[in-house]
Amino acid sequence: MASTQPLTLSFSALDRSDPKVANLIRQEYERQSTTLELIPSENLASPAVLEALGTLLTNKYAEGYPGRRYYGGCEVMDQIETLAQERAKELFGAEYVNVQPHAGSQANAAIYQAVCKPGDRVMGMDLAAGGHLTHGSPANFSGKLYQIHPYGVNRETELVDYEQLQRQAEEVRPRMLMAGYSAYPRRLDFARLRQIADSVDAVLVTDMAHFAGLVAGDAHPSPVPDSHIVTTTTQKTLRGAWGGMILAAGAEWQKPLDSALFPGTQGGPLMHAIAAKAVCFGEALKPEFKQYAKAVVDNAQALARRLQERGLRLTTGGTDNHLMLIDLRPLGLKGRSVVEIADRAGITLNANSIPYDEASKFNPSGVRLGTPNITTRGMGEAQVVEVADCVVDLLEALSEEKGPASLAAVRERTLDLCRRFPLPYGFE
Ligand code: DSN
Repeated sequence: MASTQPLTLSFSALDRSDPKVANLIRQEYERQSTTLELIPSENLASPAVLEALGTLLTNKYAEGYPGRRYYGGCEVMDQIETLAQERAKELFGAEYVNVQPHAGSQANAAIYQAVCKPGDRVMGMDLAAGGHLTHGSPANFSGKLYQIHPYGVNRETELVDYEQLQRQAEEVRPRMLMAGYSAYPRRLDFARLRQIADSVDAVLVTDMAHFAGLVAGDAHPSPVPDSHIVTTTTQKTLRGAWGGMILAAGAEWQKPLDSALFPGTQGGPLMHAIAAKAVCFGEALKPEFKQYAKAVVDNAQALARRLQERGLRLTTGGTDNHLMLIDLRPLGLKGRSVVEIADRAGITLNANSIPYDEASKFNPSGVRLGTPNITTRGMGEAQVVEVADCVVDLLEALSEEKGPASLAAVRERTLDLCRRFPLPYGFE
């Protein structure tokens, strides 16, 4: 939640040595301060996380793992990485954890290398249905090196159809079944996914990047007990700095996973990022984080409810996580122009394909919204209703070509919300 006594971030060396970069960072601070960030994969790392990230730990090479490094001088690095591991294990009830992935994609790259051989069959959610690039997109290493059999969602319900998934798994007999998503507004049935994987001797890997913070805060079921392996990022609902992580309930996969990450796919770990992960996990272990995670879900439901009351169609009819997708087709709009006009009105969104979208993925028929960032700013359901009204007024202004006056009116309201709910830090 937004701190009541915001800390002030400041530069001294950067202002003196490179004012151009310093000023660009200040400009971005200004943008983040004065816009409503509704992209569901974005959040606000705490001042403590930012401080740990911007440290001299970036000077140190620490290839290897705690107690088994290829470089001298790693005593402190070992303590930092072990602390991050121990906190992550406690947070997610995992026996195995690897905190070295630079990002979610690197975590997933290591999984493919540990579990599969090139050419092996893999099932993952289609990007067009809400999956992720690394779940088998033809444009990604995963789609190029492995034989991908994507699964989608039911055309009517827009939900994962587990019976269909079971039939497809029996036909394909994949080595690996990837669960998880970037743009699916519902919970997954992890026990059912495990049953399906077990029935065809597949390894179930769940990418919980989007909902990891909800799991950590007990506002969402955990995929850890039912999955063979879990991957995540740390910068989304988990509210850390940018980073990735691999977890498992047991230690069976430790050796292949550790080797696949280093030296298999990465070199030296980013020790400053690992320190920031330790701080993030420490914050997520505090009781306040449970309140935050619950508020993210409550706010998402309030946002979805209001958008629907105002006549919008959401895919699947709503949400039970932190995100939702507006179907723009009934309004005769496309994602790109909505994102552009929303930027001008102080609302940051992203254009996103919706299930069975016939529009180009470069200008799809949906926009994706979520509540992690505005909840961190301290907004509750009353403010979320105001946010929803701003979004709908904006869409109506665009579809009815109401012109600049209504855009300016929305901008005034978004600015007012931003001023009432500032970022958890100021900037000198
Ligand atoms: N690209 C990310 C997102 O915005 O959801 C997923 O990793």
